[in-house]
Amino acid sequence: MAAAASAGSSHGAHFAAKGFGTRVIHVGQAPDPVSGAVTTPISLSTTFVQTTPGLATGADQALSYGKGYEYSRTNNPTRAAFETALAAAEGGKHALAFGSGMAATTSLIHLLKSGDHVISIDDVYGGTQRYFRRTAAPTYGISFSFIDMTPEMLEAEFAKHPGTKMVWAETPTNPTLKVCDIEGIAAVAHKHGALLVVDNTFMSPWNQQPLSLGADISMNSVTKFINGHSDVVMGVVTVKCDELNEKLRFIQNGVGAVPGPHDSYLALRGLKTLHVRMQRHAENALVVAKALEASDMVEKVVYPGLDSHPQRALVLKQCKTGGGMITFYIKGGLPTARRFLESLKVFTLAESLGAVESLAESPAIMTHASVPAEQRAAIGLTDGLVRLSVGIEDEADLVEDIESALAAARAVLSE
Ligand code: P1T
Repeated sequence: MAAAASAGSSHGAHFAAKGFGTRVIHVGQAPDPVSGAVTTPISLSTTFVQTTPGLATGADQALSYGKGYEYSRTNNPTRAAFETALAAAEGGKHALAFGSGMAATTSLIHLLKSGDHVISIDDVYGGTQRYFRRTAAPTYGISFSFIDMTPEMLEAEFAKHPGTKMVWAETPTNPTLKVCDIEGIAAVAHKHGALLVVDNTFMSPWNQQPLSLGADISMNSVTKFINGHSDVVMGVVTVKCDELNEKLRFIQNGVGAVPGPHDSYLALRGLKTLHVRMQRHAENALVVAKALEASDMVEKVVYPGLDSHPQRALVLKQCKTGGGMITFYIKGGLPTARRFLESLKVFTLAESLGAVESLAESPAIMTHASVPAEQRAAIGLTDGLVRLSVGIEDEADLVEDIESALAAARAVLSE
């Protein structure tokens, strides 16, 4: 705890009120006091010297060894630098890094106990839904309801489950890009004494700041836009509240699902360019979304940056841009979707999202195959739904790639 705060704390304090780009490049990243290195060192040591035995426990932990480090699962200087910078990026006070986005999610569920209820948005990431339905519910006795989360619908669900402990939102959702009103649902959750968690992965902290809109916890899969280069799997949780931070630090250390120093270094490096990359992701995505809208092979395009997005007013209220993710429904269902995906040359057919290179996939048979078929149908996750993660390549090359793959897919309709 002290370590995260001490990773260049006076340095951090100087930059805390600066703009986003200045914060992510400087907060938590003071030059190394030993060598003067400008770049944060990768601190590989698993253990740290203590000046006197027996003080590094319990409440004395933070006071016992001057620099605040004891054992690398508990805290690590490179991880602390990333956590400190990320907290500043998200407008939070504390950030805690985990070994994956799912490790962050499972650690948050450790805040609950058997018998507790969680209200989750229905179109939640497939892996999150699988963990809720198939591990947390049967193994730990935590119950879940899945709803289309407007403030009114959330209020109605609280009437069915009074005493609900946690509300789990993801906005925009993966993959139907539904947007929920963070301020509105925070008010309902807090009225009923529940914590609001927002999975901010699809927008990233540059585009959307859930804590400033009233969420208690913002969670991100760092694997996506924050790291941004498809070479790290990591998750992070950000909070403002000291008490919640204490509880989560205890879980982070006790459960031990922490990232290593190499990955922390890479994620910190990625974070430094988040604002620049996100602007380009959004510019490219808008151009690609318009090209899709112009094609008669496309039944519907869902992109938060388009005026046609059903919740465009909400996007304008709580997000800087429409982000880098597009979902569209191709004519002809799975056979044409398959041909489209096989024909792409600049976009790579692969799971995941949020990196510099453009990716495309079929959620129904890839990332969300574990979501029960009837649930997929209920949320509109059909076989013809194609998900694009628009990278930062040249926009003309992306549009040309999409148009030629749509032309190849058209042939399937007459085969
Ligand atoms: O993959 P991991 O770092 O564990 O993050 C899980 C996760 C959490 N939340 C959202 C919104 C996500 O999209 C993900 C991971 N998603 C993919 C791998 C995907 O292709 O959709």
